[in-house]
Amino acid sequence: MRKVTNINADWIFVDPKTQKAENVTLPHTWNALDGQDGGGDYYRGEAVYFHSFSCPEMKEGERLYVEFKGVNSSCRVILNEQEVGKHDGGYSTFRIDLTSGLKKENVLKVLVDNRENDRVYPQKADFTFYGGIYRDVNLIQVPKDHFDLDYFGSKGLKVDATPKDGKGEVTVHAFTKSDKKVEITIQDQEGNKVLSLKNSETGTIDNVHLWDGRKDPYLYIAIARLLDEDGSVLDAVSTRFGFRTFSFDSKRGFFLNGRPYPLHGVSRHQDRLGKGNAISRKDHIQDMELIEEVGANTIRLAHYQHDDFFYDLCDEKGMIVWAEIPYISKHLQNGDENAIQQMKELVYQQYNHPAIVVWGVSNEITMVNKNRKAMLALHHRLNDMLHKIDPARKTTLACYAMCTPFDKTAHLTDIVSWNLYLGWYVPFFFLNDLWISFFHFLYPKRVLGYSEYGAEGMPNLHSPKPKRFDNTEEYQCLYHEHLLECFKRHPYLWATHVWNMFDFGSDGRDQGGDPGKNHKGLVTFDRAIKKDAFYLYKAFWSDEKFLHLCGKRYVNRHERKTEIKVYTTLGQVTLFHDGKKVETKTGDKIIAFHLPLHEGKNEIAVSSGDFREEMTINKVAVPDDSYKVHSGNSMSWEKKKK
Ligand code: GCB
Repeated sequence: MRKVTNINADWIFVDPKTQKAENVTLPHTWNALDGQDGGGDYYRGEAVYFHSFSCPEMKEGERLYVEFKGVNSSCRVILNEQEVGKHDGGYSTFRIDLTSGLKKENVLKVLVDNRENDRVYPQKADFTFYGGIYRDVNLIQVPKDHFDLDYFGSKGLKVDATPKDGKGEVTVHAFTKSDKKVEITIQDQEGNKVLSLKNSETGTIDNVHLWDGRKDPYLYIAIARLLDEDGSVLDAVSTRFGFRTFSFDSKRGFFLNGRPYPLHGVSRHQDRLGKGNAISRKDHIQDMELIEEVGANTIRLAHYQHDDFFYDLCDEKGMIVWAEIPYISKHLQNGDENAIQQMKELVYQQYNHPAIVVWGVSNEITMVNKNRKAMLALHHRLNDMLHKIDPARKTTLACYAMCTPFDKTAHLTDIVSWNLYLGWYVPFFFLNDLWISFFHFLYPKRVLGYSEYGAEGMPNLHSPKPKRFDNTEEYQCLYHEHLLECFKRHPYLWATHVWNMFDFGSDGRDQGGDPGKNHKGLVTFDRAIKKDAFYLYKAFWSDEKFLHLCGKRYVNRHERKTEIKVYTTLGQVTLFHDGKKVETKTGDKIIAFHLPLHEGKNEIAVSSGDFREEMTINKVAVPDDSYKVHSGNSMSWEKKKK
C-alpha cells in the first residue's frame, strides 16, 4: 500500500534579496508583502528552498515520489546535488520520482523561479504572480506495482458517470504501472457498497442518487485496488464523483439534470492580505462559506488551476464550476507547449469533479493583439484537444471588452462569455442591455454568458452622490443593483459571474488610495468586511431571512436628507429615527428611505419582525474629506514605467 507523508514542515528558505536562510513551514511565498503594496516592483526572480529527510525503509522495487501541489512559477528539483526533475506552471500538481538518487540522508533542493519569460503562462495579468512553494508537498512511497503517478499529476483514476432513466452508468479507468489485476468498488455517500467493477468495465447503479447542485450535491466514491495473485492489496486510490447531466441552451440558459438551473455566481482569486497565495485549508473553507452565504450557485475559478481541496469543496457544496488555465492577456511567442501542458494537467487532475462543467481556454487574450494567427491556432489546438480528452464537458473563454462580437476568437469554443465593465471602465449602465441584446440578435444560436462585471468598492470611501471611479461602497452597490436588474431582462445568459468575490493582490495597481490591490471584491482582501454589495447579492440569491442596513461605515454625512438603504429578503422594513418610528415600507430586496438629518448624532434603526439593525450618523457641516480618494486612482494594472 502507498504511504503518503506530508512534508510541509522544516524547510529552509534562502531569501534571495538578503541571502539569509530562514526556517519556514509551507505553504510559503516570498511576495506576501511586496506583491501587494503597489508599484509593480515585487521580487520576480529565483529563490532556493531546502528540505532534509531520511530515506524511509524501502522494499525491493518500491519507489519514492515527491508531490508538489503548487510551485510558482517554474522550478528545478535537485536531490543530493543531482537534478531529478523540473516543472513549468505555477498552479498544478506535479510529481517527481526520487528513487534512483536516494541516500540514507537526503537533501532536496528546490530552485523556484517567478522571473519574466516568454514561455510559461501567465506573464501579463491583473494579479500578482507570487513566487514560492505555496501549496502542500508530500512524499509518496509506492510498491513496485502501483497506480500511475507520472501522468500529468493525475490520480491514475478516471471516472465517467452518466445518469440514464433513473439508473447510473459508470466506468472507471484505472491507470497502473503494473500488469496485476485491478478491482473497483463503488460506494454511496453513506459508505454502502453499491457496485463492483473490473478496470474500464461499465456498470449500472439502480435508483441512482443525482448530484443536484446546491440543494443536493450527492457524491459517490470509487475505490480502486491493485491486487496481488494471492488477493492481497498492493496499492489503492480513490476518488469521489457524481451523476449529473447538464446542457446549455442559447435561448433558455443552463440546465442541470434536465431542469432549468439559472447560474448566478462569483469569480474567485485564491490570495489573501499578508499571505499571498500561501493560504491554509481554513482559508479555503472560509472562502467557500462566504460564497455559500452570498447564495452563489456557480464559481469561476479564475485565472488558473486552484487547489484540489477547493474543487473538492465545490463538489461537496454543489457549486457549478468554470475551471481555467492562465492563458491570459497576451499570447506568448513560445508558450504553446506550456499552455497545452497546463490544460492537460487541469483536465487530468480535476476530471472527476461533478462540479466542473466547462473548461476555460483563455481570458481576454485579444488584449495584446499581436501574433493573431498563432493565437487562433493555439485556441484551435486547445479546443480540439479538450473535445478529445473530455467530450462530456464544454469549452469556453472570456472575451475582452474590446473584442467585437464578430471577432473569430469569440466563435471558436463551444460557448462564449464576455468580460464587460459597462458602467465602470466605460460609462452608462444601459450599454449592458444594449450589448447583450445586440449579441443575442446577431447570434441567437450562440450560448452567451457574462464572465466578468464589477466595480471597485472600498469600505472607507463614501459619497451621497456616488460616481464612476470614486471607489465608494455606494457606487459599487449602485452598479450591481443595475446589473442585477439587467440580467433579469436576459434570462438566456448561461451564467453571470461577479468580478470578484474577494479583493485581491495586483501589485501594478494604484487605486483608491490603497495601492497593490484590486478592490472589486464583495468581501475585503482579509475577508474581514462583507461590503454592502455582498448583502445586495445575498438578498437576490439566498433563501436566508435577513436584513442588512447599508452605509454603517458612512458615519459623517453632510447632506440634509440622506438615503437609508436596506437589503433584505423580508419584504418589509420599519425605519426609526432617534427611537421614533418614521415609516414602514414594503419592497423587493432593496428598500430605501430618504431621511432628513438634524445636526449632531442621529440614531438610526431599521427592523422587520425579530430582525433589527442600527447605526449612528453624524450630521456634519462640511463633507468628510477622508471619504474621498486623495492619492493614486489609476485604472491601469500594469507596472508603472519608471
Ligand atoms: C478583467 C480581467 C481581470 C481583471 C478585471 C479588472 O477583465 O479578466 O483579471 O482583474 O478585468 O478588474 O479590471
